[in-house]
Amino acid sequence: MSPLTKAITVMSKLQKFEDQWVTTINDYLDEQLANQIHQPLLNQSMAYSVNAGGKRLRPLLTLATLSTFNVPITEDHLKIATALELVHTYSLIHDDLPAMDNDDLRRGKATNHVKFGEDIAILAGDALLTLAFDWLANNNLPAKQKVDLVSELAKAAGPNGMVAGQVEDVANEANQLTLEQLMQLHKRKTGDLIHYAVLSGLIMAGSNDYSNWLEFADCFGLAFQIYDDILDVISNEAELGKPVEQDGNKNTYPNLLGLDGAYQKLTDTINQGKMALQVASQQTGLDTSLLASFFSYFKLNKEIN
Ligand code: GRG
Repeated sequence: MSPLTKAITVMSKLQKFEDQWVTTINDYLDEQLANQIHQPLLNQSMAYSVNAGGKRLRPLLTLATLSTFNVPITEDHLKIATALELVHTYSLIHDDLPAMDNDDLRRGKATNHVKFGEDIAILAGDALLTLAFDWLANNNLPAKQKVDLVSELAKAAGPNGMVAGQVEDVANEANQLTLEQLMQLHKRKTGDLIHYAVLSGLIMAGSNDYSNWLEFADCFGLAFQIYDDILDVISNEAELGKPVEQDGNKNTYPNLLGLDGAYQKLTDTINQGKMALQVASQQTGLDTSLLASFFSYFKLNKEIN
């Protein structure tokens, strides 16, 4: 297969999976929020951000992990996968607040606090986080899986995970971080939810060896952050749905490594993640091409040596 044919095949695998699942994810979220949130203003505010057109990468990763293990996807799996999207959405609402990044635009729309006010935005975030744990606890999965899912999501999103990463980010705004420190910050802030996206799939698939799958997840999470930083430098606001060049003096990969260095780091990280999947495939005999296709999310229109 020529490299071009291979690239198109890989791209269409992710595309096909998105086509198969994004509408189902969106409909499920829409319906559950409409039925479960009885306070009208809170309902509007939560639904506004959840339904604002996110890519749904995290629930897709969970469902793709289940598919890789040939597990038929049930409504319970969908509930677990979409619970993660609730946590992700809460983190974006709170990240956009005046006390944090003070952003007016997210996913091409007014941010939650611009639309509903700071008070309601904070409460919508709180409610999304709480609702996520409700969904992890109230489903038909085996009790052991539920406890593991609750425990792992708390670890990923909580005081030693995403919240710790956000604190390090806020506290170090005026400090120049080393590459090691920046990677550690992003591992928590962005990487831990992506790690959990794959881990929750492994838990529900009953996998007994997580290591290479989680190395894939961690490489994807790191690549995701490096790519986000690169896009801030090379994109425009219309493409991103949020203001660009916001990272002028911030701790970012392009600021630390230069743009070429950031591209190289992205390429190396993607290659490491693909290698981890190859090892997982050799060890289990499973077809890892669907998970590998997630790397086609990163559009590398630059040649790296
Ligand atoms: C407020 C506790 C707390 C944490 C916030 C994740 C986070 C921590 C802040 C987001 C900051 C940010 C923009 C990071 C860059 C990577 C990232 C998470 C982008 C947004 O995720 P996507 O691209 O968004 O999956 P969509 O809109 O597609 O869901």
